[in-house]
Amino acid sequence: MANKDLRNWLEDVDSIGELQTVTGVEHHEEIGGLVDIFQRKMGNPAVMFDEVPGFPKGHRVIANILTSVPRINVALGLDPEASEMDLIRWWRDYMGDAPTHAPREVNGGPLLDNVSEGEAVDITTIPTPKWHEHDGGNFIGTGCMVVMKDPDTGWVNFGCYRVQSHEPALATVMMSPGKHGRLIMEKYHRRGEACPVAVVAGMHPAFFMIAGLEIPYGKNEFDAVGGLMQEPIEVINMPKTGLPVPSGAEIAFEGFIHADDKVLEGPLGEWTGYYAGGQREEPAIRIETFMHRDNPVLTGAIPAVPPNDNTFYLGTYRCGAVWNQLEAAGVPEVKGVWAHEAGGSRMWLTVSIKQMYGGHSKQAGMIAASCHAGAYCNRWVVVVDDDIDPTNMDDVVWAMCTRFDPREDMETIRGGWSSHLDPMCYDGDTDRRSARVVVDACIPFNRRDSFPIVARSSRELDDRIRAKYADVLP
Ligand SMILES: Cc1cc2nc3c(=O)[nH]c(=O)nc-3n(C[C@H](O)[C@H](O)[C@H](O)COP(=O)(O)O)c2cc1C
Ligand SMILES: [Mn+2]
Repeated sequence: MANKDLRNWLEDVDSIGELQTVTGVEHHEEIGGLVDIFQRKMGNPAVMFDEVPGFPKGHRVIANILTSVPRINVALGLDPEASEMDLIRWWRDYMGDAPTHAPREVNGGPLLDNVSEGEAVDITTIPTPKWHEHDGGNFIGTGCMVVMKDPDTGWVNFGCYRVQSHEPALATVMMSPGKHGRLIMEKYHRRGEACPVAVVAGMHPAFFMIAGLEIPYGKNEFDAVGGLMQEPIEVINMPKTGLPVPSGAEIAFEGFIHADDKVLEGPLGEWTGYYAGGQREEPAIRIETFMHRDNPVLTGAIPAVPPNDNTFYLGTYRCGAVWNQLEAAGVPEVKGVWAHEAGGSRMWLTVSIKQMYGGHSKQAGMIAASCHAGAYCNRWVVVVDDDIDPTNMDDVVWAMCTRFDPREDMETIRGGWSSHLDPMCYDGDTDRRSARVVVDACIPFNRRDSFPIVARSSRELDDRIRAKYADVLP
């Protein structure tokens, strides 16, 4: 049986009332402008654009894909009703055993509905939005996967790297230093060879999620998606490069990146929510084969002021990862980890613990701010007691206001791991480190028995009142 594809996800999402279709929206300004408004609040529906002026009916764009917990749940095969904390626990378990399934070559499937080669290639037949007013062009690859193969080991990697569409058979790809795709490309170029590349620009969101996560170097991301979907991924080997793409994908193209073949790429709004500004030269993909399903759907996931489609789903994953790493570092009784959406999933972490000894809370905070999953681009770590719900900012701010002694409970860590995408890094060109704060908002351990009692009903009284007065309660 074929794997679940984007259309299955769309049906499931539609059945829980989380899909809205809009027709007649123009792609140079209005699609992006509309998505920007949908994206400002998490929980708004996904938006499908059809009948885009200038394109055939049925050539569609889906955006605002993973900006609600139920839609992330559906993508991962969970109960749509699962809570955010359920989702965090699920990621924790998934990362605990990191299941894999090797892909299966089927070399057939609906992606082959329309195949063009050479002169006939024209990626501009796909409605490709200019997502923000300040973007330098139209980006066909945002919610995408860029597939490459290591020439030494045969390891297949894919990552979500933005891809700008320039001409019918020309695109550029922006891969930051150190990203796996860039490392692989550099290997080909050092050998004096062109780098084969395949881009998938419409597919089931599980692929997009894995594409955007830092899966370890050397691990095949198709295996990882297979582990997520609990079955082998069915793939097509692209005709010129042999690179695998999901057989149920909507849109794919392949080609080669030649050393020093670069084209000016306009900036796309960055995940931190500001614009990089200026144009950069990025590697050019000379496209040789282009294929798409009948009535193809482009998947868009655009960076903007967080929370957004680029950051929201990363939050629950990061919470699971930080939670695992705190435990691996020997911190006991971690009760929850929360990456607040407005911090773009990285800049704000709340950790809740059941305090066991003096120094426990500070230890948890310092490690959360420095472990692999928590360190990059962090700014705030707040540690709270286990009676505080870390996902509830009212609770967290209240703890910060009433259990925190600025003389004792605040540590500044200087020179942390960051990026030029962090507007407060020391220097975007020469020193990409940044400083961060650890706030211990737990009740002081040595006052735990004498600290004022919280003015809220006990669980027992709550339960009794709820049972008796269910009909009058709000
Ligand atoms: C919507 C979205 C857009 C992204 N855009 C880029 C990008 O343009 N360039 C880049 O290097 N990383 C980008 N990333 C981050 C990478 O996808 C992420 O670091 C991923 O782990 C890269 O794959 P790799 O670990 O196999 O290199 C983006 C992530 C998302 C979710
Ligand atoms: Mn990778």
